[in-house]
Amino acid sequence: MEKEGRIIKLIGALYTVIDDENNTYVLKPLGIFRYKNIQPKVGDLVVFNEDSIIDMKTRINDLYRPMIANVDQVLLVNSAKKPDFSFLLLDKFLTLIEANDIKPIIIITKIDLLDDGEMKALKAKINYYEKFYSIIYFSAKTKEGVEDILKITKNKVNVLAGQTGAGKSTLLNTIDPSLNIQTNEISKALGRGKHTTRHVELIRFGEGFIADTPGFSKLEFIDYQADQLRYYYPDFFELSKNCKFYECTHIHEPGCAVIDGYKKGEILQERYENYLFIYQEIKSQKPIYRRDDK
Ligand SMILES: Nc1nc2c(ncn2[C@@H]2O[C@H](COP(=O)(O)OP(=O)(O)OP(=O)(O)O)[C@@H](O)[C@H]2O)c(=O)[nH]1
Ligand SMILES: [Mg+2]
Ligand SMILES: [Zn+2]
Repeated sequence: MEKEGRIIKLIGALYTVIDDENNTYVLKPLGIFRYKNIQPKVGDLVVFNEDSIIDMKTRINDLYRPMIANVDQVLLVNSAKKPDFSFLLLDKFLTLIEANDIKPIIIITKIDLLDDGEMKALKAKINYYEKFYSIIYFSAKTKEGVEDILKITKNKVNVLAGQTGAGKSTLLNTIDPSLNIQTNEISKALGRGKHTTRHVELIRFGEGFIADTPGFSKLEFIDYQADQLRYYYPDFFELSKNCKFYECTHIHEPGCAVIDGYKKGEILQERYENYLFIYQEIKSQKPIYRRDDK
């Protein structure tokens, strides 16, 4: 018997694989994988028999953190309050997702905590991103955004990302209460640390899959160099065609159309300033070498 399925969980050396009919199997990889130095991971599409994974399909992409392959899109969760909304964090996450060649969906959670004036002010700025990304406003209290999230995640492999406490696990529980994922409130009651979500697992979510990920408060830019940062700002592309220098980094060059655009207000002020900030941050960062994260 040979079947095809997707890896949804990895614990120790045991893989859980799910097939099209939602049957799950706990399997080991064949020795051949070690020999070839390939480590199947969550998200991989595999061929398996009664007790082993025997082959693996080529990945469309491959994330290092979280350790997951074949991701269609990342739901980037940002709280409107508690913790306060941060454009810097939003832009950092967006560039990391872009650098991994994955489509980001921006989700603004906890909108029930904003009054009308605050909501209007936030939307006025967030609207800037609408040209390039889908944006969904969500509240676990009022259930606003539930339908939009179900629609956008359908038939896709989705990954949740966003700082700790942003409300990722709460979002999943709100949409599918049977998931019953542990959230921050519960972990505080148990006296656990700050991070609530620990291991990576794909779960059935509507018609698709979703992975809740451990929130990370500090982002590491191990995936790209500072002078690549400009490729992960889609709003710079059109303008940059008019930069005087072909290899313009949009930092200090004369005749830079992006700096011009920023000065004229065509680029959201925070967005360009975050670009400078992230650029400097990567430049000053000591090199970090990749380890196999197990
Ligand atoms: N008012 C309000 N509170 C929310 C909402 N969503 C989440 N919260 C609260 O925010 C806190 C953090 O939520 P979690 O879902 O645990 O956050 P998380 O992103 O999963 O955090 P990590 O697992 O640590 O990464 C909890 O106290 C939730 O009750 C919301 O829409 N409105
Ligand atoms: Mg969580
Ligand atoms: Zn330029």
